[in-house]
Amino acid sequence: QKKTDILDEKAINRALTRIAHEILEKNKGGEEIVIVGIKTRGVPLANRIQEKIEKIEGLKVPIGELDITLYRDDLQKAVESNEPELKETNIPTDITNKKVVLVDDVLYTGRTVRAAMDAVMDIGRPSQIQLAVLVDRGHRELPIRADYVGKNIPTSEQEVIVVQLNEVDKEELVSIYEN
Ligand code: 3GP
Ligand code: 5GP
Ligand code: MG
Repeated sequence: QKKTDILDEKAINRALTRIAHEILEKNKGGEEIVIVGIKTRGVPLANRIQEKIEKIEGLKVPIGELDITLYRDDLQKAVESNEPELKETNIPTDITNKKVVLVDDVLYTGRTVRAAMDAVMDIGRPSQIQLAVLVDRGHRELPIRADYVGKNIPTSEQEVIVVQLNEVDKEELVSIYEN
């Protein structure tokens, strides 16, 4: 059941505007950047960051997407004990010597990002991989961190962050639920 709303439409928009500026600042512009959204909700977030960079810098950075799904050999098992695996890659640009910015909605154990980095390395040799997330909820199980964070939300293992985006959910809200 729902506990608290954390980000409303305006707060989400402001966070993404800030992240777009941070990406441009860290990379001294957008010339070398390729943005890659992780399905499902990382994709609309990646599109929004691309639009913001275009507004700020007048530059349309290339965009791609990865579909990384939790591989479940036994649906009864706890989610955390299963490994995320790559289902589909769609990056219609050469990423060699580019700076790839992965975009996801929530960062939790880090296993999805690890699988995403594997997938990116498989298709090219980027000069760097960076990570942008709307929410970092903690509980990492791998040495992975985000370069750009919309909001850090310390959670318990029992809590879930629900991310709703207009493009997917016809609603724009981030909230915490307790199972
Ligand atoms: P997303 O594809 O937009 O990221 O994993 C399917 C969906 O379930 C995800 O949508 C995510 O929002 C939601 N979800 C909520 N809690 C979890 C969780 O602990 N692990 C994963 N993998 N997904 C979760
Ligand atoms: P990780 O692999 O880091 O454990 O989890 C990251 C992926 O799982 C992200 O794509 C994210 O959507 C999803 N995820 C993990 N925890 C949550 C959560 O609390 N809320 C939502 N919405 N997604 C989550
Ligand atoms: Mg996600």
